[in-house]
Amino acid sequence: MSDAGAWIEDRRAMVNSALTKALELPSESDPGGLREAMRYAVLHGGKRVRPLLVLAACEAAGGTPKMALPACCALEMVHAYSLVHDDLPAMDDDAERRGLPTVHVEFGEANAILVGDALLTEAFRVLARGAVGVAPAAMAEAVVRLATHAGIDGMVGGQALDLAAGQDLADLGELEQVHALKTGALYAAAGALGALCAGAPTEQVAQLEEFGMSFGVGFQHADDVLDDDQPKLRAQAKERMEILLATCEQITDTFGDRGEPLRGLTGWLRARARDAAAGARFE
Ligand code: GRG
Repeated sequence: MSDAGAWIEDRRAMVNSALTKALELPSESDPGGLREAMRYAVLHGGKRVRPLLVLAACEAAGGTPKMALPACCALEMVHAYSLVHDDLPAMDDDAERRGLPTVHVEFGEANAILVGDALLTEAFRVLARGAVGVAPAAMAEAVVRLATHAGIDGMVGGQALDLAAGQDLADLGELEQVHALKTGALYAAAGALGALCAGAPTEQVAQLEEFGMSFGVGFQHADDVLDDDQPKLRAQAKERMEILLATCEQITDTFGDRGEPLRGLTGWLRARARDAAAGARFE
């Protein structure tokens, strides 16, 4: 296995174990079985790319994984909530996710709404209470950035825009606005939170936030191609992926050897984009 592959495997295991601990069933009661449903939403699969980016950003800025694991859990809980709500009948109405019945199919629609609500609020508790060695001002800023990128100025706003815009857009700028909010924002939060947990100066926080945004928009373009979405913009999306990946590489280079995990994640995305392109045969 390559060094990057080994780093990804190792850090993914750390994230999974931190998530399992954060969502442990307490010995007392589990109201309405909701905790069990929250665990179902989070702990069964998922690539954990957002938490991996939190850790890569933290390490690039000179921090240790321990400093950033609560932020990793918070990001993944927000991501899991968004998937649970996105799968609901009122949104995408999906019956399966990660090879299993979706949360509303398994636990009912009302519980799925509550699982999302509970994961979102729990994310902020885990972030704010769990940090080891993170200065209070940096933590306050991390809370603000996560709220901004997850909410109306980020992912939720992007979902609303996506619902309004429809599936077959003809303008790349319009599509990227949706991608930046709906998908890029959580990745931007991952970069910023990783940097903040490491105590990075403001310019580095901004750089790693920009890395996250470019990575996230590139990730969404690759996903569109893999899922055969947005057919009119496929060729332009391929060109944009190259530019976004180059931005990630330029930012990574400013971190020298400490940027190795960021380089590994960019390589992973490059391979995913290449597979998507090959599968869609638009070269
Ligand atoms: C309902 C508030 C609200 C937001 C929904 C996340 C989302 C916004 C919608 C899900 C559909 C979608 C295509 C979102 C774009 C982000 C994305 C590619 C999600 C899937 O992320 P992965 O591939 O999933 O990281 P895993 O399962 O690996 O965690």
